[in-house]
Amino acid sequence: MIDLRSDTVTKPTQAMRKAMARAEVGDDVYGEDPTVNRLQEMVATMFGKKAALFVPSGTMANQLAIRLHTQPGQEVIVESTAHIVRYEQGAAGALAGVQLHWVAGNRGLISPEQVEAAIRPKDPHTIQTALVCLENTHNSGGGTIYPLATIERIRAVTATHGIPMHLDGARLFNAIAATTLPPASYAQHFDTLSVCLSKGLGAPAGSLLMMNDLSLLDKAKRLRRMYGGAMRQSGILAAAGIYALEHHIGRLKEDHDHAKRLARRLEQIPTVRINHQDVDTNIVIFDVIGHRLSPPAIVTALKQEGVLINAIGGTSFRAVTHLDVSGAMTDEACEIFSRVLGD
Ligand code: TLP
Repeated sequence: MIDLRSDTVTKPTQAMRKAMARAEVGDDVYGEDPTVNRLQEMVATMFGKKAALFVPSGTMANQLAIRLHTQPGQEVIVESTAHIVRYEQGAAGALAGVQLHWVAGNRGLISPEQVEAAIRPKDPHTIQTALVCLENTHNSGGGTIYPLATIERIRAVTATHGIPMHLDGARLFNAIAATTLPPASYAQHFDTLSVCLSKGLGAPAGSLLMMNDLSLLDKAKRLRRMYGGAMRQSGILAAAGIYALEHHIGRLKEDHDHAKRLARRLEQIPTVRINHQDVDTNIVIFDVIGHRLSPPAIVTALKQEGVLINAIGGTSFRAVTHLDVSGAMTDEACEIFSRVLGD
């Protein structure tokens, strides 16, 4: 089976499992897990931030950030198809008591002008804007990379209003691999940012929430505990993360090449709507229009032929390349797409 549903489906390699088995561990709630501490220091240094906190998931990292920067009854500006809006079960409202102010983006990206227009005036009637969240790469936008210049201009807008910024960097390593920009060049513009080890990097679990302000770190540790994310001998997981950072960043470009190859092939199928130039990284989002099968039936037909993808609403589908998809598997997936969707 060629599993293109997500880059979260990867399984730890033998070498990663060996690193996990060898990990020195301790109780991380006491701050005594040497492998977790090493991972946190490694990631903070890589992104030029003072601190990084290991958390179980990307969702928890985002939700801690929202809670850290806001008070109940305030508002967070976010793109309308962001993971925070679409896939976090309403956590910003349920856990932080904030309202999300959606701004419709172009392939997931919003402009400095849109951010400026969305910031609420400071009058006594109006809800107050507490935070702006961006997502890089943008999942629902199709793995879109935020141009650094756009981020800089958004930061200039929020700075004049004294509003902090958080980056959902679940796939920031894909943006870094594609652009070859230093990690800190993105990180410097955000008060907090998250990165995930369990997406393209192929670790089984874990994300890091980074910040410069050490009072935020203290608060984040308490909130992590409140949200049930304080783990004990989590060095076993951190070891997988360290291994992934040391061995799996360089290869992300292969995933991007495979995604581009899939997109070029899909572009040739008459029922498929996609522009291969819109594929920046490892996510391929496309529409199937006028096919005799319904979206769920298309997913089933592809599965019967050996390819798994996700239907993501309406006529849209998502295919994601990753560590466990080779060039040969990409070619085979192309054949299967042509056969089933061209039918
Ligand atoms: N995304 C998953 C699903 O939840 C949709 C996927 O298969 O792509 N931010 C972004 C941009 C993400 O894409 C994801 C996961 C997360 C945060 C959350 O990460 P986890 O699953 O670790 O909570």
